[in-house]
Amino acid sequence: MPSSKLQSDSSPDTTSDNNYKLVVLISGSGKNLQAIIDNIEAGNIKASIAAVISNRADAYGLKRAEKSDIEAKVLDHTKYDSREAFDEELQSLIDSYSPDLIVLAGFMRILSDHFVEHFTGKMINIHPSLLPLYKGLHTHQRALADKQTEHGASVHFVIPELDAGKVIIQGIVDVKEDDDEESLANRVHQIEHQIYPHAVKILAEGQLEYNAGEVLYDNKPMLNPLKKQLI
Ligand code: NHR
Ligand code: GAR
Repeated sequence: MPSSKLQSDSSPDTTSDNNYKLVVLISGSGKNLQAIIDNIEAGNIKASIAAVISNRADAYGLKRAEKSDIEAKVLDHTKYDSREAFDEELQSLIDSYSPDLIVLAGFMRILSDHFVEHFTGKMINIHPSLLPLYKGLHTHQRALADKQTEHGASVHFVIPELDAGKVIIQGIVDVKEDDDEESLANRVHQIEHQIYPHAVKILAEGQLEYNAGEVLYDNKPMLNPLKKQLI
């Protein structure tokens, strides 16, 4: 047998158990996408990314995808007459990959009810607040204005109501006396890059499941989100 064959047989198999398929939606820098890519490449998440889709052509996350040989697609929402028309096209594109999970990673377009219902239990989002606090935009600014002592990020299942789906895991950071929006956001980003890969990992392994409107963790109803503190 040629030695090259021997070598490939003895190298770790990184494909056969990575058949849990992700599609990642982004609008911007894609640091959460990168954290997920890094965890897949390290063998920590047993999944593969079928495609990264951005609604903005200038999203840096598209370059991250290309660097890792992941299909990168742009669907520019400004080229569609309505939200529904954009969502329909996005739905067909996602369906063409038959993903197990759709990961919103800094995706900044609100999705229509019909779209969300089509992917019930198969779509997750990371939101930069300790939900149910601060749904919507400008979360760091609002947490500071309210003089919160803790802030963070939440990974949740996506339902039609904005940022209201069941929370899987929260990452908590202390708010410091001298924090401004930027310093606080930086710390929240650090914890995001830990909790989002973890959520994807336990979904890919089947430890976390969405079943008929209920979230199961180790086959039991999940009563409270998992929690992680930034250290
Ligand atoms: N769609 C539904 N139906 N449900 C959710 O929970 C969703 C969603 C789409 C995106 C992410 C989200 C967040 O984490 C998300 C959750 C964008 C906006 C927004 O107001 C709000 C929430 C989120 C993402 N977007 C403006 C819009 O008109 C555009 C803002 C911009 O382009 O900068 O869509 O907070
Ligand atoms: C993340 O902080 C994420 O929580 C937030 O956008 C950032 C995306 O960064 N999401 C939202 O605000 C959704 N409304 P990234 O592109 O570097 O992952």
